Amino acid sequence: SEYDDCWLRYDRAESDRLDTYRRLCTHAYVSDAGPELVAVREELRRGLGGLLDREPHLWHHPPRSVEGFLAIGGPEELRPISETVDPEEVRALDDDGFLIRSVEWEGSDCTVLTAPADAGLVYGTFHLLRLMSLGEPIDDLDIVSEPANAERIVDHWDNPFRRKVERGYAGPSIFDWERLPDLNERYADYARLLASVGINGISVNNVNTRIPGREGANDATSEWEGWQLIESRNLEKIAALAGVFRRYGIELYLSVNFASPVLASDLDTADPVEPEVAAWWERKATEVYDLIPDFGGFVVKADSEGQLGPYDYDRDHAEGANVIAEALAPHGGRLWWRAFVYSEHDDRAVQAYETFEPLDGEFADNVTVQIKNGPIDFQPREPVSTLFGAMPDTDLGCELQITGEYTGQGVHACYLVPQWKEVLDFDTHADGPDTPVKELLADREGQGIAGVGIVGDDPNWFGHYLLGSNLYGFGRLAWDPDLGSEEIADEWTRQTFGAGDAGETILEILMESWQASIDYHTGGIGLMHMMYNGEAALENHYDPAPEEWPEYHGATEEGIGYDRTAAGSGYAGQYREPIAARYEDPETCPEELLLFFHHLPWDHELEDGTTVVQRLYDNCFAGVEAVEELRDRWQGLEGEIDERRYRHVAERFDEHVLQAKRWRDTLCAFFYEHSGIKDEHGRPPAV
Ligand code: BDP
Repeated sequence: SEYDDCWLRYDRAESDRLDTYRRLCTHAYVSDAGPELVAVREELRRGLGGLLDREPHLWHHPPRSVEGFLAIGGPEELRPISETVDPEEVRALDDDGFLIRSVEWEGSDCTVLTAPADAGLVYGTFHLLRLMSLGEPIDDLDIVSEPANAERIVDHWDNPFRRKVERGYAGPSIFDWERLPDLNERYADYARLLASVGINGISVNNVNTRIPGREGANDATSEWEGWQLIESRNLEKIAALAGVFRRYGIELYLSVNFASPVLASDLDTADPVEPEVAAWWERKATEVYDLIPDFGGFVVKADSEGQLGPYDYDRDHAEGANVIAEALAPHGGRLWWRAFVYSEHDDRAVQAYETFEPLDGEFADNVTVQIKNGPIDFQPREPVSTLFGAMPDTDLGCELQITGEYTGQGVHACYLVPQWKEVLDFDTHADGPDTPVKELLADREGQGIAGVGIVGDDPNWFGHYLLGSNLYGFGRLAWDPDLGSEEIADEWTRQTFGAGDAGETILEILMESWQASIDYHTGGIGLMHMMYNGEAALENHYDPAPEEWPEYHGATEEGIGYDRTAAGSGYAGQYREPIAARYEDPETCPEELLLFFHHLPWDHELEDGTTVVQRLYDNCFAGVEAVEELRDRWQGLEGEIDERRYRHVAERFDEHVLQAKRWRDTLCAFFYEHSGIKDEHGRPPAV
C-alpha cells in the first residue's frame, strides 16, 4: 500500500536462516476460535509470506508428513499443544502472556505457541515473526513472556471534528469519524503496529473539549465540536472501531468530559454527588457496554486548563472520579483519571501531589490515577513526579508523551526511550531503597503506562521516519521495562532498515539524539519551558522564547533557576528520603536538574569549576554540534538505504540543524542579557 510498513516489513530472511525458517514455519496449524485468531492467521500469511518468500500453508488439522510446523492455539485446543505442554503451566501465565516452545510431536519438529487467552496468541505471533525478522535462531525455543505492566495504552489527543490532532505532527487524525462506521484499511494496520509491540488499549479522542463561553488555555488546540463522542448516535462508530482493535487484543477507551451530563444531555449539573448525575453515568455506561461488551473505559481530564471538574462543585477529585468509576464497575470498565491538575499557583510542580496525595485510598477500585512522568509537562528532561512514591493505596498509571511536543514536533530526531527508562528506573524509595517507578507499576491489575499518541494520517505515520522508534519503544518498554534503550533501538532499526551497516549508524543517531535535544532546548542543567506559548491561535511550543515564561526559569540579573527547596516552593521536600535531601542541597543535587531545584548566581561554580552561565553556553553549543554530527552521519547513508526514506530524513535533518541553532542563539543571547557575562570562548551571540 502507499503507507509505510514501519517495522513490519517482513523482508525475505537472510539466506543462512531461510532454510530453517522454511522447514519450521511453512506449515501452521492454527486454532480458529476467537476474533484474535483471524488476526493471527492474517499476520502469518503476511509475515511468513514475506520472510519465507513463499505462501505458508495454514491448516485446520495437524499437517501430515511435514518436517516441521507451527501450532498456535489455547492450551487444550490442539493436540500438538495439549500433548506437549502442561496446560496448567499455560493457565498460570498472566492474561496477555504467551509461551513458545520447540517440541517434537509425532515425528515432526513442532513450534508450539500457546497462551491462557487469545490476546496472548496475537502477541506471541508477533514475537515469533520478530525473531525471524531479526534473523534469530528459532529451532530451540523456550520462551515464556508476560507483560510487566497490565495496562499498556496509547492515548490519542485527536479531535473528532476536522480531524485535527492536538500536539500531532503527522497530519490529520487517522480516525475518520465522518465516514465511520465505514472502515478503511489503516485501522487494522494501526492495530497491527500496536499489537506487534504489546499495546492492549487505545483511547481514541482528545481529553480536551472546548466548552462554549468558558475560558481555557487550550482554546487553540481543542475545538468545540458541537457533539461528544459518547452521544448515542456516535456509539456505532465507536463499536465499529472496537471491532477492528478487538481482533488484536486491544480494548477501546474514550476520553469523556467531566461535564458530559450537561454537554450531552439536558441535565443542568455535573455535580458528582447528585443522584441524577450518577444515574446519567450509569445509563451511559450501560448503553456503551451493550454495544461494546469489552469496552475498556473512560479517560478524564478535569479541573485542568479550562476543563470542568469536581472543584466546580466544591468536591474533591476522588468524589469526582468515583461517580464515573462506579458506573463503569458493573461492566468491568476502568476510569483513567489524570493527575495533570494545576491552576493559579506559585509553583505548578507542587500541585499534583498536594491535590492527590491526601486522597490516597479514597479512589474506587477501578480508578487509575494517571500521572505525567514529571511534575511540569513533558519537558525534554524533568525530575520524576513525586506522586509515584506517594500513593500506595491507589492504582497508578505513568503517562509518557510519545509525540514530540517539546522535543521537536516531528521535525527533530529525538529518540525518547532513554528518557522513559530514566523515569521508570528512578528509585522512589517508597518502600525502602530499590523501589523504582517500574516496580511500583508492575504486576498489578489496573496499573501500567499510557503514552500520548504520535501517529497521524501521513503515509509515514509519524511525520518523520526515525520517530517510529518511539512508538515501537513505548510498546516494548511497557511490556518489559528492563529492556535496554539500545536493545530496543537496535531491534527497531534492524526491522525497519535491514541488517546492513546502515543499522549501526542509525542506532548511534538514535542513541545520541535525546541528550542533544536537552542541551540546545534547555542548556542541560534543569531549565524548562523556554518555548513560545504565545497567543492562543499561535501557540506552538516549538520556537524558543525564554522571555515569555519567566516564572519557569527565574532568570534575574543575579542568577537563574527556580528555588524548590524548603526556602522556596518546597517541591524537593515532597520526595522520600534520601532523595529529598539530595535535591535540597545544590552540592548534592544532580547537575542535570540543578536549576530545576535551585536559583543560583550566574557565576556559581559547578563541581569542575565551570560557572553556571558558562555551562549553559557550553551545553547549548554542544547540543548543536551533536545535531550537526547526527546530520552528517545520516548524509553518509546516501545510497545505503532507499532514496525515499533517505531524502525525507535528510531534509528533516537540515531543518533540525537550523532549529537547533535558533534555540542555541536565542538562549545564549538571553543568558547573556541577564547575566552580562560573556561566553569565555567568545562565541556568538554573546559578543
Ligand atoms: C500539555 C499540552 C496540552 C495538553 C495538556 C494535557 O500542551 O496540549 O492538553 O498538556 O496533558 O502538554 O492535558
